[in-house]
Amino acid sequence: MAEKRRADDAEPITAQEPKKAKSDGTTQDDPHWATPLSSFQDFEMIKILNDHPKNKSVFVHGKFKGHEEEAVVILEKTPFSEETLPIALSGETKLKVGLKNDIYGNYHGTPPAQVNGIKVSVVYPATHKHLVKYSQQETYLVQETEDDYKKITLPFLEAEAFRIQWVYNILEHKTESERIVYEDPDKETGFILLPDMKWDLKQVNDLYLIAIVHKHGIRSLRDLTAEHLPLLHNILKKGQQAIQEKFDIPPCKLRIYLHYQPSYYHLHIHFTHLNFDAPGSGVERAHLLTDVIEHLEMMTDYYSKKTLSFCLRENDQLLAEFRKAGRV
Ligand code: GTA
Repeated sequence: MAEKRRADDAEPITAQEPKKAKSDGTTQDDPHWATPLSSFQDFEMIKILNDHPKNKSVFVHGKFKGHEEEAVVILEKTPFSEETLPIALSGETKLKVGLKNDIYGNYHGTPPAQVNGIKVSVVYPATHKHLVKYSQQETYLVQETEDDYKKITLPFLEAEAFRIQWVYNILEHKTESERIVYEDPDKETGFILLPDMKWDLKQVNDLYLIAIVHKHGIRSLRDLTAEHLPLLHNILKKGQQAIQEKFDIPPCKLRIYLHYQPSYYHLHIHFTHLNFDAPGSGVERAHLLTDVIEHLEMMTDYYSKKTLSFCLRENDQLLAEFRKAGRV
């Protein structure tokens, strides 16, 4: 399926005349989807792609009336926080009794709007690949050897990987610059640390930041060698320091890791709160940065040689490639 023009395909503005900026930062000539949403008015649900009652989140495929581009919307109930609990546990929360038996009671509570928000993520326009990524599917564990990587994975990701314009926008301070928590601008060892799209910054118990390296061309764990140790040490040390200073979370309460396979092939490191069961933090996907550093200190080509395991989902094109090669 041909990809539709997406938000991260937007061409840089090159016209001589400066375009008139609107209050939301977009200009008259920007496509309609460049404008941030203020509500879900005109949203039409097509299908629930996935539903996680345990995480209290739902992934929905839909469209906006009058527009042909498709959207993926992720709705997630947010954790309670110490600051908002006094409001939730006040007279402002209305209770409707469900069951009262001796000392036991169940109620349906309706807290005031300011403590009743949900986290909303929108991918719009979403491509077919996004719909596949967010759909519920059977998963399969794959063992990728050095040879598999060269013959199957690398050619596939060079042709098919998600675009990373959003990464360049961050590195070039075109978007999210006001959200940067820390930046080391060095071209070789520098990075930008900022809140991940999955974190709404409302409470630190689901803290999630990413460090995106300034250096281009490091696709993933597979590309790392001892040459990158100064970069990795720098991210570990300065990332921990910045999070301690800004959010008062000590290094021993952080899970700092890389994904393999990542979705976006420009090196980035995930920093999550240890108490938070972040999506993708399981053993089949997450590689602790401290372990990565130690492996590279022991053996410079560790990650180009090592067989790496990861899960692929039924509709992943990469799984089809592994099957074609008789590797699954
Ligand atoms: N600040 O524009 C962005 C941005 N984008 C496009 C992605 N990220 C961004 N951060 C900022 N601005 O943690 C973040 C992602 C992710 C990281 C890339 O960059 O949130 P990765 O390359 O290893 O890719 O990391 P990953 O982890 O597969 O991406 P993602 O999107 O997190 O998906 C993993 C799985 O987590 C999904 O398949 C889905 O099951 C689940 N998931 C995704 N988003 C959510 C969500 N909002 N809520 C709950 N679960 C989610």
